[in-house]
Formats: sequence, structure tokens, C-alpha cells
Amino acid sequence: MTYLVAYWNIRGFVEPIHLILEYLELPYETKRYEYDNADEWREKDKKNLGLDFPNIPYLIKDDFKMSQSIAIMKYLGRKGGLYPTGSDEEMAIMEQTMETLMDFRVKFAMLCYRPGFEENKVEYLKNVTVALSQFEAWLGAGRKWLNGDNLFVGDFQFWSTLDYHECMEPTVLEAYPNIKKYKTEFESIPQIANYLASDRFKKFPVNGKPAFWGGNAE
Ligand SMILES: N[C@@H](CCC(=O)N[C@@H](CS)C(=O)NCC(=O)O)C(=O)O
Repeated sequence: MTYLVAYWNIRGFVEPIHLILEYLELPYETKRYEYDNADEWREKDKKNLGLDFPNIPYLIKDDFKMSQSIAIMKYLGRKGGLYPTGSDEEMAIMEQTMETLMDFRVKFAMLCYRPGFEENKVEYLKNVTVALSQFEAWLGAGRKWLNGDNLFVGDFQFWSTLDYHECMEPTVLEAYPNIKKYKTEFESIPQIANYLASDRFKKFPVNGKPAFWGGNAE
């Protein structure tokens, strides 16, 4: 009953999935494709693994195969109470958080993968204050985690995206005490602390080789 999770050999989109598996202490293995040998994915596994919508990350457990990182997070989250069922309104708020996190993550990726990184970064750091201020206020309204008292899958996505930002610009969270406290507390969860201290976790590369920032082992 081991989960196989596959992705490029980077942090990227897959990290929250690893964090959730680690937190829930579910047995898993990783398959890491290398950019220098991308045909192993593109020409071999993408065509032959029997994924209905071939993409990476993908997850395989016995005969069960799926792609789409958010769907994978929710699937694993439901198993461990990290994506709880609630009223229509509670579910809507969780979805709102997930979509907001995805916007945050995608804007960061666009910065990293677009030419002109150094010039674009200046503008990006001005604009990201809007998203960070919203998260700061959201947490400041008495929330320990993004969904209140209990961790949910969005927290794993949020931590990861925050950490990528700090890797890119170490002072980016300085003006946001609630976010900083949140991030430290997430890192102090025993399963997460173990993972971050283990050789299963590497700070770099954050992004794929084609990126203009974070694509190297730094
Ligand atoms: N919406 C998908 C996007 C996945 C995606 O774009 N994967 C990229 C890496 S970030 C990839 O290289 N996919 C392999 C492919 O398109 O063949 C998800 O969240 O899983």
C-alpha cells in the first residue's frame, strides 16, 4: 500500500504532496525524472503508464493512477482529515483559499520562468505585498492555520510557496509577523521538522532547469 509520487527532481509543484504524505506518515516512494533525461517521461512513461491525463506530478497506488497536484493533495488530505467535509459555505471558503493559493503559486512560477527575471522581480516584489497583506490579515483574524484551528491541505501548499519566496528574497516576509509565526510553527510540527532535517528534503532546485531563477542546485 505504498504511494508512488513522481515529478521532476525539483521542489516545484510536488512539494506539498510530499509534505502531506510525511505529515500523515503514509508510506511513499518518489520517482524523480531528470531534465537531462526528459525522454524517460516524455517518450516513455507519459505514453505507457496508463495515466488518463498524463502529467507530472502523478500518483500511483496499486491500480489507482491519477495526476493533477491539487486533486492529489485533496485525495490524500481526505484520508487524513486534512480536507474535512463541512457545510456548503465552509467548503466554499476552503475552495476559495485553495484557489487563492494557486494564484499566489502560479504568479511566482511565472516570474521565475519568464525572461527578464531581475527587472520583473522588482515589480513582482511590489505587487506581492497585496497577496501577503491579505494572508496576514486572514491569519490575524484569530486563525492558527489557514482554515482555523486545524491544518488543512492548503497549509502545505502555503508553506511551500512561502518558502520558495524566502529562498528567492530572504526578507520578503519581514513585514508580516503573522505569516512569519505561522511559517515557523508549521516547521515545528514534528513530522515536518523531521522531514526538513532529512536528506529527503533539499532547498534547491526550487524550479525546473528552464527557469531564470531557482533552476540550479544553488
Ligand atoms: N495542473 C497540473 C500542472 C502540471 C504541470 O504543469 N506539470 C509540469 C511541471 S510543473 C510538467 O512538466 N508536466 C509534464 C508534461 O506536461 O508532460 C498540476 O497541478 O499538476
